[in-house]
Amino acid sequence: EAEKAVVIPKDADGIKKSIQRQIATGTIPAIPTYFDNEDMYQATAQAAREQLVERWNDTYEHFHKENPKQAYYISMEFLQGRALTNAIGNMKLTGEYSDALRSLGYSLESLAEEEKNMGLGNGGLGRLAACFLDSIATLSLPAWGYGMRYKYGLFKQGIDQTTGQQKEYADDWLVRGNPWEIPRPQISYPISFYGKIEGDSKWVPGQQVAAVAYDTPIPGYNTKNCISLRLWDAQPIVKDFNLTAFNDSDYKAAMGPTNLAQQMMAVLYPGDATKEGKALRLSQQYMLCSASVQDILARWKERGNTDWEKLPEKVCVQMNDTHPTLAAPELMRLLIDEEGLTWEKSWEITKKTVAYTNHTVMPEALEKWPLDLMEELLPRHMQIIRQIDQKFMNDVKEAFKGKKDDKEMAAFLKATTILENVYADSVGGPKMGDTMEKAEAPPATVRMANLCCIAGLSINGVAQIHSDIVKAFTFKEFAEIYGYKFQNKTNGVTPRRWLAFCNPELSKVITKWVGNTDAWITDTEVLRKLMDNAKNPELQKEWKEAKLARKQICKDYIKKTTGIDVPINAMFDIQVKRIHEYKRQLLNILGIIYRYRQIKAMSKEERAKVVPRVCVFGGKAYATYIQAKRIVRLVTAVGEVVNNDPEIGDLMKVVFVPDYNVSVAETLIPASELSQHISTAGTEASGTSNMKFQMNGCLIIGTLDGANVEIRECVGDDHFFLFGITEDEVEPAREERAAGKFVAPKTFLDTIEYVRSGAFGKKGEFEELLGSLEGNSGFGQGDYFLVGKDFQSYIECQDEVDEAYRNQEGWTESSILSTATSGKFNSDRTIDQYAKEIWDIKPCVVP
Ligand code: DL6
Repeated sequence: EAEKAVVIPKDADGIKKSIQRQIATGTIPAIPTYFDNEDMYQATAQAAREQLVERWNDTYEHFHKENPKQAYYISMEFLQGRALTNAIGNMKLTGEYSDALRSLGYSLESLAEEEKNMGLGNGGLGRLAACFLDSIATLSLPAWGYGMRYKYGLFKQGIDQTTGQQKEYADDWLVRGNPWEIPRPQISYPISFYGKIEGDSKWVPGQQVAAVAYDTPIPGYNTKNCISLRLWDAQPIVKDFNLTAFNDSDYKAAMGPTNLAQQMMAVLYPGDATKEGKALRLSQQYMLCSASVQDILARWKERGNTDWEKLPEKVCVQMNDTHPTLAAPELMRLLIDEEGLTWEKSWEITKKTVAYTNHTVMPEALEKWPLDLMEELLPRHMQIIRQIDQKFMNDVKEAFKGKKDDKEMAAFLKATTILENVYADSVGGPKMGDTMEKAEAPPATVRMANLCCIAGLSINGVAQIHSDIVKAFTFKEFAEIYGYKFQNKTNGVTPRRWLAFCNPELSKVITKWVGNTDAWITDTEVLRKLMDNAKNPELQKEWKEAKLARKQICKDYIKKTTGIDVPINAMFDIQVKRIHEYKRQLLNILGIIYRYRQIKAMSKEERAKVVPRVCVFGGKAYATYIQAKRIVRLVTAVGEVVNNDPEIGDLMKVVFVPDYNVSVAETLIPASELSQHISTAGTEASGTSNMKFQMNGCLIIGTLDGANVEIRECVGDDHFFLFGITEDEVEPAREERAAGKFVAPKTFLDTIEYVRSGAFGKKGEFEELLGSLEGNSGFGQGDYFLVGKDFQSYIECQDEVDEAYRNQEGWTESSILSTATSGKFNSDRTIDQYAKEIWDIKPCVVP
């Protein structure tokens, strides 16, 4: 009621006063003699936050009253980026904020730049989670996100000026506070670790921290609904502070629990090469799951629900990949140990409550935890997991009795059991209590994906081809048992952030040409109306002007961050994503080297016909992924040579944009004319930047992989530059190599030799990198990702790109058609499918 008494302003004058009030009343810690742009940004954000809190409170109350079935998206990563432009854009207050700030002598655009990126994610999986929250709110669905409030996120990437190599720095995104979060110290749950089991199942923990909630309000577009991203922070439990030890100067003992809590929250994906690293990562995952599930059950009770058997009618938990797998055994534990339900009943409930999304088929990303570590850290959960595994195997044996012989059954159970290398491989399959001889035993592990498949009510991939691969290969045995669980949910991206807000120039043109309506911001099928005018010179002119405006912004950004002056009339060719061998940035840079040499060999007349290109790379290499870091270095080394070669001049520039993150993407993507999505077929689950590029009228050069397949279907073969072998040709190609039968094209071998000759960087600097493209077999060598196999097809396709770009009318038509046909890749569509086909939830609109 008190909040209702405050009138939250919605007009420019009121917003201006609200901003002034934040400063005058000390909401922001500004010092009168030192007031900078950052302070002004903080004050503006606080004003916007008031509006968000009002919506958040109304939404919470409404959900409480209606008690609908609610979904919870649990994810170790949320790559939110900046919030200001997005929040006021979704609340349709951009104009009002802009006017208010202007009247105070500031510009909204420049203040927005003051905001630090909330980079609590690594790549596509985390950014997808952020797009999903935007869509959930926009569709007024009762659903929330749960994540972790890492102090330093992933890391900030720099490029060392002398060595040209990636350097990692702590990302201090919280250093001046976070105006978007609402701390909720009253919402705190104990999280237990270690200890022992007494009697049959009583867990006496050895260590505890408190998980404390911080809410980030996520407003929807065209709705009052505002949902929550609830992030957990670990804090020591006060009773664990040993005051006596402290006063005896034993600070190590006294501060132990505090240090543990701080370690847990330091970074996302701490290195896990050591046992300590693994324990830390697993503790983070468990804390996320335990705090979230405790909170979900508390809310379920708060809304007056009492019948546990009906929990699945009110709650659905989506596990974003395997990182939150422990949500399943944690739900079991809470139902059995805290609520007194039987094991069987708890299992029935759990199976109807949790669902699993797979985001990768890379074997190294399918998480397995050492069994002894799990046993030590989470003894009660291991007990429950063993019981789940035992029951699962008995059920399988029963279901396939008479259908599989003993040998088949043993192989089948070996593939599907949660506990790997635990049971003896006896005929008839493993039996509980069987153990392998210690001496010869490979390490026993807990396979989280198998647990997800067994516990999950559904198992989904993130693009059609990926879902097919998951079903046919990755989890083929599970598909035999639970065919009905398998689904596809092709990813999507929010058209608010990724078109309307990041590309206002193009948005204006779109709105005009789809019939003077901005309906496309939610209903992206409206974009199809652009098709009628794709050849219209008037639209083409406006379209090109919008692109040019964005290219200028991008050019300025590149100059500011790298010092490189790029020509505005060149084709902007961009590959931005995490650096990974399977994504094949190496193919791109080798193609660039080939092109560079071609141009150098040309006569003056021939050079005059070359399509100038600005080749931009961006992306982080995981700190311990050495081969990926070498790829970054090769790019910077090529840039050093090419960008300073007077013979090349403006015909080609090679740029590595440091610290790729959400806002950098918002600058690069609208400016891009060609973008590269060139992974080895069958390796990229979906990709989502391909969708953002398409929405922004960028043409794609790509393989038949991930969502490229569906993008090409939508835009049409003539407007997509396809190259490379297909997914079913990959294994034969690897076998061909292994048998020594593959003959690499001369273009490829010459390019490799050129690098080897010391043309870039120091001689010998790239030996290990080039070595990965050679040899006949093995993972990480023997050209596992088939760069050599696809090279010729790739460079020929690049010639087609040049040819197409020479015809600017044709190119612009393709660009318009890209945007026009991107409607399917709206995350509102994806979320609508999750809501209807997995979560079974319906909109709950705040009146
Ligand atoms: O589904 C979102 C995104 C996909 O678009 C990418 O293709 C995929 O690589 C990415 N997966 C991850 C893997 N993380 N784990 N585990 O980020 O997911």
